[in-house]
Amino acid sequence: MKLFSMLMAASAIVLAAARPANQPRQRCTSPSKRIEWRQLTAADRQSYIKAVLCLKTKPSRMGLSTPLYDDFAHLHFKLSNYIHGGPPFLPWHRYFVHVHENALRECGYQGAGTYWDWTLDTAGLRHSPVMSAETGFGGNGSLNRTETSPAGRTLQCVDSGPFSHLRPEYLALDPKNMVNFNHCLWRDLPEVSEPQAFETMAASFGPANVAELQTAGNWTYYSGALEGGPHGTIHASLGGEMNPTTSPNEPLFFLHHAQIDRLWWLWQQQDPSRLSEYNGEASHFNETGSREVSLDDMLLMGGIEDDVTVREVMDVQGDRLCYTY
Ligand SMILES: *[C@@H]1O[C@H](CO)[C@@H](O)[C@H](O)[C@H]1NC(C)=O
Ligand SMILES: *[C@@H]1O[C@H](CO)[C@@H](O)[C@H](O)[C@H]1NC(C)=O
Ligand SMILES: *[C@@H]1O[C@H](CO)[C@@H](O)[C@H](O)[C@H]1NC(C)=O
Ligand SMILES: *[C@@H]1O[C@H](CO)[C@@H](O)[C@H](O)[C@H]1NC(C)=O
Ligand SMILES: [Cu+2]
Repeated sequence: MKLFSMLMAASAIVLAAARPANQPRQRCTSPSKRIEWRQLTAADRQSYIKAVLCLKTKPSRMGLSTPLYDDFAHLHFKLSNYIHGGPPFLPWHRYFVHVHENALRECGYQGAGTYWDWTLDTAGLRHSPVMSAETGFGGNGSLNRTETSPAGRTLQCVDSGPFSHLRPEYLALDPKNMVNFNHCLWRDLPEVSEPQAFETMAASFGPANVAELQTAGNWTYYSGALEGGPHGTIHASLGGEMNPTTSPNEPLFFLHHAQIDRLWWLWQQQDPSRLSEYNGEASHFNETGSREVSLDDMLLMGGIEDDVTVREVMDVQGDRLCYTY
């Protein structure tokens, strides 16, 4: 017993000494609470949007010649094969949303972190307050203002709301090719032109299916069904910028992924063992083939912020993240 506690003390010292100086040492004593977009005050909504636009005025942290705003799409494209279709999906995107929120705070945002509960919007995303031109992110793309991508695709520019002049710098033409292409923010909602397809997708992200999904009994099933189900159908239901892997071009990406994160958090709340339930095979960034994942795997941020281990983000109330819903 004595030897054991001495060993524990010794390893604690080694860990403390090995911790890089830039890691937070603050304990998570009062986690911040993320709330739904509709619950934010009007002033906070405005301030959030202002901070998003402010990211365009900050320099890249990835060594690019484009602003910080575009680092997010660039990194997401670059890592796409490693952060989708397997276990890293949830932890990587959890940390990515957190890093984006930190950047918004550096741009002056002081309100609550926020998510978009799209289970409330199965009647049509265009009716959602998040897509309001006055108090939200603006509506559908417009046929009145279009641009043509280098691949010959017509982009329908968002012509209303605060992002009608936002110009992302990168566009993935396909999963392997991203071009440096300054373009309008574009959306292409299939809910009007293809109501039947939308109905199928709305069933996937609607309350009944999500409630069913939350009863999943194991990580592998849960993670896959959440990614392939509601996560994917919201991307497809917004269309435009949300389909290619440069999807963080779309400011709604981060509210969407905060909701995905919230669902995972809710699922984790059901059983404390889920705070460390992480397994399955994945390919890893600088390795060939695939291997069993580990809580010690790194989540790469490309210089935007520190890389962290999966372990550090498993609990949103841990010292690294320190938030709740
Ligand atoms: C296009 O412009 C016309 C005339 O200004 C307007 O009536 C119409 O609503 C616009 N359409 C869209 C999709 O924005
Ligand atoms: C949104 O844009 C798409 C593509 O142009 C179009 O098919 C659809 O009718 C538009 N929806 C609304 C609500 O304007
Ligand atoms: C995982 O959960 C799903 C859905 O709850 C279930 O169908 C499947 O059998 C489970 N797999 C294992 C290995 O427990
Ligand atoms: C792979 O990447 C990780 C994280 O950046 C790094 O720690 C490790 O040394 C890299 N391994 C190789 C073989 O490059
Ligand atoms: Cu993604």
